[in-house]
Amino acid sequence: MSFELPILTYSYDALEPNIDARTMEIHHSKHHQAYTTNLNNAIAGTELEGKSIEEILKVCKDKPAVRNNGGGFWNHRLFWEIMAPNGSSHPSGDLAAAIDVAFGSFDGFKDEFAKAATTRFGSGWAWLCVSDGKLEICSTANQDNPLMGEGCSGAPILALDVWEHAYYLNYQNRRPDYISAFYNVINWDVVAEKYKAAK
Ligand code: MN3
Repeated sequence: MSFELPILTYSYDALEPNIDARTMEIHHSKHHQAYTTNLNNAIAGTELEGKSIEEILKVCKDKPAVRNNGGGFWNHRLFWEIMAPNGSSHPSGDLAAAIDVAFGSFDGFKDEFAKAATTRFGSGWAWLCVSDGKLEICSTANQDNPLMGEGCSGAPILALDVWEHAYYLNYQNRRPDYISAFYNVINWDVVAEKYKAAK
């Protein structure tokens, strides 16, 4: 059984004006499709074929094609999932309380997450993770992620893609503007479910 490109639960133009339709279309149908296809090709006929993506990510460090494409497959799947056209603008309940404990306030979280996303040099990702029940922010290069043991030891519950392909058409070099816009489309209900499952 091979991995398949996940179907989006919203249309390519649903995140406008925060993320434009053309970027979404290319990002999902070309970039994410390529990671998915190349992951399947990289594991075909190997001992990794048939394993879950999480199992694969744990053991892929010395296999560049699996690491890059397996990370690409998993990271984008989470990224699409935690966004929504009318993302709830603010976390609530247990997650909101945990954010206050870890970062002082929701604004404190936004500042720290934006810093991780802004200062990641070149291509990579910013993450909000649950580590031993606590929230932690980190970033990784390329398509690496915390499930590979990169960035931090936690379980990711929120992801932001800061590769230029994620924002260049609309934002060019203005990564900080893209990061600010991302806050408008986070589906905090989904992030809260992931928090509950991971803590
Ligand atoms: Mn991407």
